Amino acid sequence: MRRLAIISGFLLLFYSCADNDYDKLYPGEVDFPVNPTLGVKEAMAARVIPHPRQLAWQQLEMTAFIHFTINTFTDKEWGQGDESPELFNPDSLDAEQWVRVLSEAGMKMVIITAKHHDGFCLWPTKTTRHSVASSPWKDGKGDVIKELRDACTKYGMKFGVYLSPWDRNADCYGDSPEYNKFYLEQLTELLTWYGKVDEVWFDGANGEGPGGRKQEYDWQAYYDLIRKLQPDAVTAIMGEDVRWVGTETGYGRETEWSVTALVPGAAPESRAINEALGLSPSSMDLGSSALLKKAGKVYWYPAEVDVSIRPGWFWHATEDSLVKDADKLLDIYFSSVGRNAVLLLNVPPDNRGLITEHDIKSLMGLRARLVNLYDTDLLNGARPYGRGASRAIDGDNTTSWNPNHKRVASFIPAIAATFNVAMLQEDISMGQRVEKFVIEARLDQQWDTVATGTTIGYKRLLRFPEVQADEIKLTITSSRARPYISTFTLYFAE
Ligand code: FUL
Repeated sequence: MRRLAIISGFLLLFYSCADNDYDKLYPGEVDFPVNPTLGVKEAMAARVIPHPRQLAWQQLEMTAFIHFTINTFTDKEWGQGDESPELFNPDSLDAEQWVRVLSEAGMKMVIITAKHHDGFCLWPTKTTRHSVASSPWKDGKGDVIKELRDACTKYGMKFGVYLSPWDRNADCYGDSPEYNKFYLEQLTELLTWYGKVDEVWFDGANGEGPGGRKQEYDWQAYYDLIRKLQPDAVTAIMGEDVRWVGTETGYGRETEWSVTALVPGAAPESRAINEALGLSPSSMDLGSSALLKKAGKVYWYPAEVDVSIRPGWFWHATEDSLVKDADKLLDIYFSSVGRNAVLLLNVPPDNRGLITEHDIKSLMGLRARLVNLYDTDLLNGARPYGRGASRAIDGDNTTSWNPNHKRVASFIPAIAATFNVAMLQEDISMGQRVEKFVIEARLDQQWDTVATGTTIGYKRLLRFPEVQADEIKLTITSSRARPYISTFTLYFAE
């Protein structure tokens, strides 16, 4: 009897320790212990979770970029920095039109080029005369950033700024400490004059300063200031919260891990580790198990897909006929939002200061296609088989099918379903875990594979030829830890 009590005591201790480990989540990042097995690394990587600001950002799904500055008037993509502010003179600038159109198209945030590489500032900064204050627009009394911020507030749209570190106008560019001070002052104005900022976007372009001087950016000081002034804003691309997907085509990876071995940020120490691992944002693999083997640490560092609706980032009259059409935008949607990334679609206003009818037509076409796609969830009301499987189809994103061993669920739709799109979501507040899944369909007595996939993450959309089914089966064939499937839905897109 005593022996039995001791054994059960041990068992209880063992299971409670195991449970503790099992439940342990790692916000933002995790250091692997010395000499762990791959299994241990996978289990730990599976429990790295996003910071609340990263989670809120991921849930936006569709965001918009506005490229607008002196280049809009000079027909250039990159200004030299010597353009006269006199050139900036939109006669009908209407930031409300931008936000209204983008909001109708489904965008949840707008990020504007507060300053592009040419150094012209869209707000009346105190740091330089090279700004809207020296332009004829509104007699030098205008402020594009304020107009956009007000329009965003009116339409409930989130707001972000792109402040190019590369500045071809500033005399101090290349005098590293001086320019870093100047850049921090510009950031301070943007982050304190306009209320809430939700994303700060910066790229790594780093051309030569006057006389061939090389500018060393003080990234850490930039991050620290943003954290201090706008703690909820994500920092993107050269930032620490959001990663560039690696191309500007609009197409993310089919296997997209938000937990990466790529070290976030642009500080020299991060770059050194990334170089040693042979990694850059464009690497095909940033988070596979093969890579985990080599890595000493992993991070929650999700992907943003930036792409322009036009060939260029800025508006050019000659590209009015080259605006991507609605079908192309839908394809991009499937390949960005549908591949565990956030879409950042650039829609550049023209030299009147308006989004053109060409862009509007494509955006409204995209909207109509998305409305059509999400019209009817064919698993709504289906009969689920598999413990807890109902939680994947209950339309509630906060509940999950969380199978322990038998990772198979099947569903009998209320009426025989015809579909050509599947959507899956993991509850990423528990981490990203699924490595492989398969969807099968039964018609009469015949089971066929409809689709297979690798990662899911926040959202995975799959398109395939039309399928008719009496029963649909979802199997998680490989997962780094017990999966949390919050959504499984099927749609028919015309
Ligand atoms: C790049 C810039 O050089 C392009 O002009 C554009 O702004 C793109 C979004 O980022 O780094």
